[in-house]
Amino acid sequence: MTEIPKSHPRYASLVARERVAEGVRKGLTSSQGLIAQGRGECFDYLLGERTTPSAAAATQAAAAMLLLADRPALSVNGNVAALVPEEMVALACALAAPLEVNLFHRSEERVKRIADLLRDYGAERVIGENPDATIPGLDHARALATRGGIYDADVVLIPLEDGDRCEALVAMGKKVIAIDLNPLSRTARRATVSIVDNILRAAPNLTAQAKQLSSMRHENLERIVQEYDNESMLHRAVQEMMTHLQGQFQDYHSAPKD
Ligand code: PTJ
Repeated sequence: MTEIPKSHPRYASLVARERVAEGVRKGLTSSQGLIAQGRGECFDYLLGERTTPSAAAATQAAAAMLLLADRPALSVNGNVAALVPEEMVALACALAAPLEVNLFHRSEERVKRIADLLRDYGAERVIGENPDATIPGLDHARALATRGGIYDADVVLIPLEDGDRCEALVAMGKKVIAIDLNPLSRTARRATVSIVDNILRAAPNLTAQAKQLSSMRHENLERIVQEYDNESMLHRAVQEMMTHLQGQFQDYHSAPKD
């Protein structure tokens, strides 16, 4: 990987880019994953590369929902495997949930590489290599799912997902939690809870929230979930982007010109 000096003003973003590029080189991430990362970076820039108050609220609701779930499942694709493999294993461990490798551009070789990587990080239950069910309403490879994992889950976490699969999972009656930097995406609008944040921040934050809320009484967790409104949270996310941009624009205009 290219050595990035810590002093670089765009350090975190450049390291993420390197991780995805390395993921492609190692056969974990699809080449299309580079484009997805670029799109995400653009929205992160608009957000100010921080966890906004609306993202923190969505993360809390997501943690409560996952803790209340009877059968939670966490989906992992090639970008997630490149960016946060260790953090996804920690989240799965905190929730006692399986990790299911579920790819948009599926190849059996890539599924195995990702599953092995998660196991190397200590994951106890990694599935997806032998799918035995299909999600209704999706065309072939994208529909593949596993019983005991995403197929039977009541709550599914889908980071960096496409809109069709999100919609199909919701149509199956599941509660769906998305991590997606684009608050306008179909995924973000169709999910039950959308965390508009970079997965680099969202995955560890979600684990921390799950640990913090794990001793909370069920009725209090239920209240957090009931009070959460995804549509208004997405409005807030867009508002937070606009406020950040206005601040940037004002700074630019008030800076002394040469
Ligand atoms: O590994 P595969 O075959 O399953 O493919 C995975 C990708 C990500 C290539 C595939 O699902 C895809 O094409 O996704 P999209 O539709 O390009 O991107 C999904 C969403 O993730 C977009 O709205 C991006 O803005 C968002 N996104 C990208 N990077 C990040 C992100 N959201 C959070 N954190 C990121 N780092």
